[in-house]
Amino acid sequence: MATPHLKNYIDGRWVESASGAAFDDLDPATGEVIATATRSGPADIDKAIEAARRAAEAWRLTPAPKRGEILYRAGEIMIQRKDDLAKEMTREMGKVLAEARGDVQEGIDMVYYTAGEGRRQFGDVVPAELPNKWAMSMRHPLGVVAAITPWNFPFAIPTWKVMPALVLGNTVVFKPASYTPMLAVRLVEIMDEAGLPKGVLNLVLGPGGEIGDHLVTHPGVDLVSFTGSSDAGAHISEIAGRLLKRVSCELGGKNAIVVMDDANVDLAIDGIVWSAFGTSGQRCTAASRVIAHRGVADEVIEKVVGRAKKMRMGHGLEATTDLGPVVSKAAQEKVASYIPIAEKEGATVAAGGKIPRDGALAKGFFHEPTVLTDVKPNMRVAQEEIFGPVTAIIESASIDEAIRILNSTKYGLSCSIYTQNINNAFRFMRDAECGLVYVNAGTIGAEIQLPFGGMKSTGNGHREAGRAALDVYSEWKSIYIDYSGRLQRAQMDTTEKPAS
Ligand code: UN1
Repeated sequence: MATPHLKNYIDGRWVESASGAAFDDLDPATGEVIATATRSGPADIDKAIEAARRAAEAWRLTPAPKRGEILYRAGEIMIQRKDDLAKEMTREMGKVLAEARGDVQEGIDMVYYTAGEGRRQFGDVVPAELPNKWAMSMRHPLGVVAAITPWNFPFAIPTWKVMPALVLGNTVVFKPASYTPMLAVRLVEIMDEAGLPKGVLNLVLGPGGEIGDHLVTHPGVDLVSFTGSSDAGAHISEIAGRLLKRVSCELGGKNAIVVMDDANVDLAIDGIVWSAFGTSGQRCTAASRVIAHRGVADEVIEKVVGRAKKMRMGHGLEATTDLGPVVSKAAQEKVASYIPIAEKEGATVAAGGKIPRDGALAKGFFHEPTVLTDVKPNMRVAQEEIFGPVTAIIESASIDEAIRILNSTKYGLSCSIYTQNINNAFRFMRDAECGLVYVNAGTIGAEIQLPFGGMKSTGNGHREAGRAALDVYSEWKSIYIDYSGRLQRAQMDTTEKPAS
């Protein structure tokens, strides 16, 4: 079978980039090229933004319930294609099939949830302080949204951005990570089949390093919504913020699971293994730290190490695989580079720590599930986002110390506590500086009907999903209607006798 070639989607047509250049889309479990994709440059970005601008007026004026109906249709198509989408995802970025199905399902959940906003988008109607005067607020679309999405959730995260943008009446230029162009193409195909008018959603493929700056500083873009590394987020915030564009960033994490001495330890071990090694640790919400009370630390270490050593690496499509590859050679090298850093700082590699060099695994970008012990809170492996199957176990002596360690990184996305003590649980819920807090569950597994995002350097104050996403993709417009037929001065004429 010929290798498929993936194109841009601009103004309702599948088109090659102006340069005709291409890049490879690899299966990270085998290193094989599964597709080629057109490599966009600034001229392609310009065309996509022009198309989005042309479509903006008619889309803004399309009744929101109609916009929502297109999303419902897209959701139905996604359900029919769930299996195929999941298989392609596993091939394209490596996560095991069950997790890929979860990724698609998270997209479906988001589409249905957001479609309902076509008939809500509530504003406020409030009393006015003057007689015969009306006061209310309504949402107004921003215009053109640049949605820049990561490869680790190549279906779900694009829906987190594209769906609220669309239902609120914005048009979109979608720039997916260059590791996952195929899933992006599939999402756009579905939106096209669901009946989205041309120009409302445009897709440009290519490496962010080559086209990202042009996209986010383009005068035709009103909002940049970005998920990725904190460094890239800071850069985008700087260059787009200077132009007073709206910027919404969802960035890194150094999430921790706290295990107290009163915890159900076996339950905690299940949560740790799932949260540290699910998606090969490549979730913003991955548990890359475990803060274990010294009363249970030895048991936690022994059991987590035992489980990590038993995990089977392999292709994510094989039912026997527990741990797929990381996304790329560069990612594999980055993960591996932290092992000597950990050892130099005095940590112990208690499980894993190596790149498999034999057999089929050597062809892909695998890294052993790795557990670091003797870790101190200020070590680099306890502070920096590694984004791979590595977790660092730190000991603590009390709930106070555990919370201090939890909050001692620059990030604040997800955290969890395992405890049977309600006082510990409530202290933790109150004091954790994280946007997501779990009690007796791991750090991964957020549902789309609540806000998703983090404090401190994990973001810039915005949230995705839930009702909170509506605030990212719309402006508030406050409207006053005076039907008294005379000049009424707010704050000044309020003490007069009410008009009859
Ligand atoms: C991410 O890693 O960027 O809570 C998103 C979770 C998933 C979403 C993760 N529902 O882990």
